[in-house]
Amino acid sequence: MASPMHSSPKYSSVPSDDIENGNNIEPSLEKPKPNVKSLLAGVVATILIVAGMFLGFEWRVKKNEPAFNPQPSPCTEPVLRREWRQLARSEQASYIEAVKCLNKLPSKMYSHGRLSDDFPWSHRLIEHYAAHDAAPFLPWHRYFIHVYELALRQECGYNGQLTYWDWTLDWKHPDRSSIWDAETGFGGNGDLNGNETVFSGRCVSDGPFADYTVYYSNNTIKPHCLSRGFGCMEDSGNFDGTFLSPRAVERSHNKTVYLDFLLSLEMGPHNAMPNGVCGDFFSFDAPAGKLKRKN
Ligand SMILES: [Cu+2]
Repeated sequence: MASPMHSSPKYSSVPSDDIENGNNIEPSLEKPKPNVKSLLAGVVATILIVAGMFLGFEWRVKKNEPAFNPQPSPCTEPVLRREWRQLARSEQASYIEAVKCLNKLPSKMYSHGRLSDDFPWSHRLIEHYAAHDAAPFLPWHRYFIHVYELALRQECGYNGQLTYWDWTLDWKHPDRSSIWDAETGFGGNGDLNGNETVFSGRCVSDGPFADYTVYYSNNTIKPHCLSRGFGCMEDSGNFDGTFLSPRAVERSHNKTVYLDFLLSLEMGPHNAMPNGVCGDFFSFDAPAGKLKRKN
């Protein structure tokens, strides 16, 4: 049985004082070289954008028009993302292949690591600024997984769309979901006979990601096997699905104020997943966990 490591069941296992103290953002990593032209262009663009926002706001106020006036989307053929179990076996296989392909390509950010590592690393870098505990939580993650979807398509020839796990189908026993099946899913819990690697996780030894490697953990370079440790937050070792139930999700959906909705979703179902899967899913390196959550 895995032992609880953190007192707070919140998706903030990483001490947040690293940035406040100004250290360890990129330990041992080469920083991208600053490009003066790009910096200047960025500064000018920022000024123009801010000025444009300000003038636009002023203009609307003078015209007595609403500051936000959403128009019907002109999008006529939106991409349809389906739940994992709605995909045909061939579609599942091509998705898995593309995900594994990212693990073979070089990083676009650094001269070390793989392309698949750029995603957890980016997620880790932005965590305190916008991605969590902040208003952009939902749009930021929407864009983030859109970029991931593009990488699958453009770098690895994937022709399908992102897929997701509908937790509400398995909330009573999320650890027993077919999503973890070695043949039809993403492989299961870490090997309980193996050694702990990261965050009470152990190497996943079955399924398509048994040989998958993860380059980072938390804030450091720590190459290791993809690891999971179901139920590490619970004394009982259970993977608690209370916050994944249809009722819990409905409670979030029923919020009428955006901030209430956001916090309810983030602190409820969203946090329940890393706290249940543990291992590589536990920290802000969660995108290395290989299964997109239903944000
Ligand atoms: Cu996130």
